[in-house]
Amino acid sequence: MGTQKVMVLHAFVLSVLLFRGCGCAIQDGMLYPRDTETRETKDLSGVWNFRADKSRNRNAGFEEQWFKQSLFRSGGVIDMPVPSSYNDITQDKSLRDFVGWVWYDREFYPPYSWQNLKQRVVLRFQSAHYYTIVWLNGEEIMEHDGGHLPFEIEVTDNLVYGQSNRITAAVNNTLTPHTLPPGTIEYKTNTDKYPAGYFVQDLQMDFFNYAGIHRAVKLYTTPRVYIDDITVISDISASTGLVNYNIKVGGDVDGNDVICQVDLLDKDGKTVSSKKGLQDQLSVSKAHFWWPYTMSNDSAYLYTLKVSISSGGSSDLYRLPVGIRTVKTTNTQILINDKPFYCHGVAKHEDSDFRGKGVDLPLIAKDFNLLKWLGANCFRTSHYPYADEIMDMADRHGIVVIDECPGVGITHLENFSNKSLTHHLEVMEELVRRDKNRPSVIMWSVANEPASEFPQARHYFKSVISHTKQLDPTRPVTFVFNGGMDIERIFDEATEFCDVICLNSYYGWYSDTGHTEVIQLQLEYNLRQWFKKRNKPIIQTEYGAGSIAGIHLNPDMAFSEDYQVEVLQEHFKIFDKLRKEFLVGEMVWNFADFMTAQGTNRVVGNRKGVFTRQRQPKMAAYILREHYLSIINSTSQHSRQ
Ligand code: GCB
Repeated sequence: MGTQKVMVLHAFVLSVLLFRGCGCAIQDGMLYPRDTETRETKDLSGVWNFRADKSRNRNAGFEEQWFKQSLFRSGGVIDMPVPSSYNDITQDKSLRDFVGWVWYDREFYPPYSWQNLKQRVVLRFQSAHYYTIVWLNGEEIMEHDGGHLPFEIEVTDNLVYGQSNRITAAVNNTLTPHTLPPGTIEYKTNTDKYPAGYFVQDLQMDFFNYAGIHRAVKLYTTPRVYIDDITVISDISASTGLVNYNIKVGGDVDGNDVICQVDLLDKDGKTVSSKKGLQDQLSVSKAHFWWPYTMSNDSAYLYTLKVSISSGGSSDLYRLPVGIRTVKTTNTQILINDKPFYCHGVAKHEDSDFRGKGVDLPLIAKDFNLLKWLGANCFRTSHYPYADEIMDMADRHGIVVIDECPGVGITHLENFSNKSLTHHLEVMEELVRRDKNRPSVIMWSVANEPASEFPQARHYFKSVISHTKQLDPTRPVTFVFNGGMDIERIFDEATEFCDVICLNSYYGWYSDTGHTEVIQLQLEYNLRQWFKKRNKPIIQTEYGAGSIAGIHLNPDMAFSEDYQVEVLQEHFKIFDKLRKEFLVGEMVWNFADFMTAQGTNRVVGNRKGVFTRQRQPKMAAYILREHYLSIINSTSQHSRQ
């Protein structure tokens, strides 16, 4: 889209400013950028120049064409780490709460070694929140609609060698009724109470709308004829592992001219199976199957799929980690490798102090160590796709993932419009494309707590779920239901399309606050009613209570650590009972305290974590650990078949 059009469109008010009808075109492939013998990556993470466009219409950047020259030439800039959220980096409250366009730029020198006709160079953003436009050397090259998934474009012909090149990115965090998550801009027009032009962003989700370039920005090379995509579907037959693969080749090539060699390597690098051709099945006798974490061993065995192609004088090579496992469901079970699997884990968020949602490897490593310490074997990516680095660790450590898209807060009628639906389908395409080969992902969640009682929800979720199943016929699909209400009064148009019923409820917290004595009764009744209604396996995807670390009260009261412990323990008793029937998982809300918008029922964020935001355990973490260890110890003796 030309700059002229951008400027005209950008002259409208903020809520119209986004969504220029172009959005994200679903591209093929987009394999994670990896260094191989034929590919090179250059990480552009670091300190970028940054400015928020605080002009009244948030449009100065487009009107004055800030992308045409280095950002510092059009005004003041500050240092901004990439990746990070910009919100918590400075002492400026107006930047923390900023709504609108922020601008980033940085310079780089492409290596001379890339300057040959045999290579293509791709620029990739691992994610930026929410809407992003990117320029290279002043020329607009791509835009992307959505906050948690990668986008990229080939820049081979845009790079200039022997001098510095400049990437400029404008990122807008505005949420509208058609974004995922949705939100609204509220204009406060009463000039007795608010200054002229005053507006606020209203959120429909319970977490802070962190924004900025959240994940790495990378350049990577591929040969001109390249491996564009790999799809792997594994299967098992007795002790034999089967790996069905399908390779897409990109570039100027006739498929028949491509020679393809595919090898499956074990952990020692030994080839255990090989084939030629773009599509086939590899077979490994006495295979090591991928199995979730059980405390005692390193069960999450990963093979490496080594794909080599050549065509004419060009060749490419890519290595993909592969786990051999299957996922199936019955009406009372989730089966991994045909064995019953019980999820005992957590729902999470990605945020932490200072960086907001910026990828932070020490934090990721710490969180996985805490998950293992807890004895957890799964998490849900509530309520948006997590960074590749997190998903890689889940694959490696055997932590099972319910992979959730950012469909949280779909609660207003407008959020069910065709425009929203179209975007939701695209987001699922992007998510499945990114995570389809991950053994840790056992289920897709297309939403969290939507207003599925609306008649419109039926068509909407039927479409999103069936689209997701078409994209990936191998995994169950669900959405997470706000299931704490009286079941007789629930109007639900959509859970019938789910393979597994995922329920959130907060007995003893949002209802009957302070009354832990009613939890067992209400929880068991609710879960049994749902099983009767849907005859499908059930996961309790959220339950819990808030506590401020360090507050102890005896007798306990809401917000003390003691009360949180009691709420959890009452739930455990029913989970232990129903695990022998149809309950296939329990996930406490939440792994750690997390930031939310300000509000009178949030004490500097949501305090339902069993860890603090600094990752120190509350009392609840110890009793959750005890509970999970007892499940692990009893599972070996306990058969649900
Ligand atoms: C929920 C939501 C989650 C909230 C949580 C709470 O049901 O799914 O996003 O943070 O409740 O603590 O209220």
